[in-house]
Amino acid sequence: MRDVEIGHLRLALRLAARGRYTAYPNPMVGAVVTDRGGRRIGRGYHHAPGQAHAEVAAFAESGRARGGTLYVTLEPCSHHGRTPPCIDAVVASGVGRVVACHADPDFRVRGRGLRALRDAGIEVAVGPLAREAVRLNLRYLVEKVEARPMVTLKWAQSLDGKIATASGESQWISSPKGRQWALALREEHDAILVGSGTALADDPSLDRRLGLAPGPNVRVVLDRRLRVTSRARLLTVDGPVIIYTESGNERRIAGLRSRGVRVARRKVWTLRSVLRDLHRLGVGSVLVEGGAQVLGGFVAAGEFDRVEVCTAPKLIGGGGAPGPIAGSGVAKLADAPRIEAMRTGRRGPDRVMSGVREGLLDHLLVELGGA
Ligand code: AOF
Ligand code: ZN
Repeated sequence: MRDVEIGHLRLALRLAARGRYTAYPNPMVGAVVTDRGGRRIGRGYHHAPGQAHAEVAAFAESGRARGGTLYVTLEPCSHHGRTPPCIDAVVASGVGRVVACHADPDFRVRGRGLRALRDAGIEVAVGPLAREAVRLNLRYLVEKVEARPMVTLKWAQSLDGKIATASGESQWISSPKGRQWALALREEHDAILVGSGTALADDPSLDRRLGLAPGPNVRVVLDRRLRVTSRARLLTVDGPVIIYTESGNERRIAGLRSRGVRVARRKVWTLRSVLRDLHRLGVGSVLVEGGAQVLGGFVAAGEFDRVEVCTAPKLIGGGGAPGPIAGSGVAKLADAPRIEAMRTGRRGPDRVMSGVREGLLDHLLVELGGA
């Protein structure tokens, strides 16, 4: 593919990202239309469910585009959902060619959109920038392809990798800008999850508060022994709260339930069964905010997809100050779970880093290739 064409697709990916907080449960999609001479005549993205799909938004700007090309980050849809099928708009536009990053795993599409375009005599190319597109839509794709919530592990640490002092002080390690970054992550996830240690020590409210995403998030506490009480700040904020427990403390369970908490009690909760339960309740993505025991549990079980870390330029030091991931860790470096597709950024004095569990992008690409 020529560089100018890759440039069009890169622009389409940047446009798609404008829907980061609003497109869900739909994917983020961006589109660019060029005329016969290769000039950009339309651009669009999908803002929110029920609103125009990216292709339709781009054609609204370009008008007819006979002999032109549509660059789109996802296979155009072939079904009637909240909006009519995009393939009809593509055919009506008169473009002779469509370039798409990857197929749509939605069961109503799965290659049917691309096939319909080819059947209509349109040249179709699939695959360029597929890795970038998959990374962008990790939340949508993990949920659709794997039928489970996407899990992001997040923590803030000092430059020497500590998440608190030896005495347990952790507010605040990161700068105000670093904390804004952390709050923005909440807006990308359906559920925020912590362990009971963090729930007791920090008494967090775990809500979204930047107003970027619509509606409240689900707040989840893993609390085997049911130590969280009805006085927790968590319960003073509107929105669903779920506590996973193995305790038989009926009085406390009743007290929490009377406050509207969904207390999910079982003899044994594994992280996998918690995630399955959350998925059944409609949760498509989970942000795990700690503490170290819970983060360590998710790492040891291999139940995570993304890692987001904010590093503040401070040195805490000391053998007693905790790191982000508790548990026994790996004995050999060769066994260390690896993170790939690392990206770094700045938030004031802090550095933020983001990566994906090794192998996940390739796995999704293979699954989508078969779509
Ligand atoms: C596209 N372009 O911009 C998006 C697509 O109910 P609807 O009409 O909003 O359709 C949602 C489904 O359409 C979604 O699950 C996914 O399969 C596809 N999203 N497709 O061609 C877009 N957002
Ligand atoms: Zn569509």
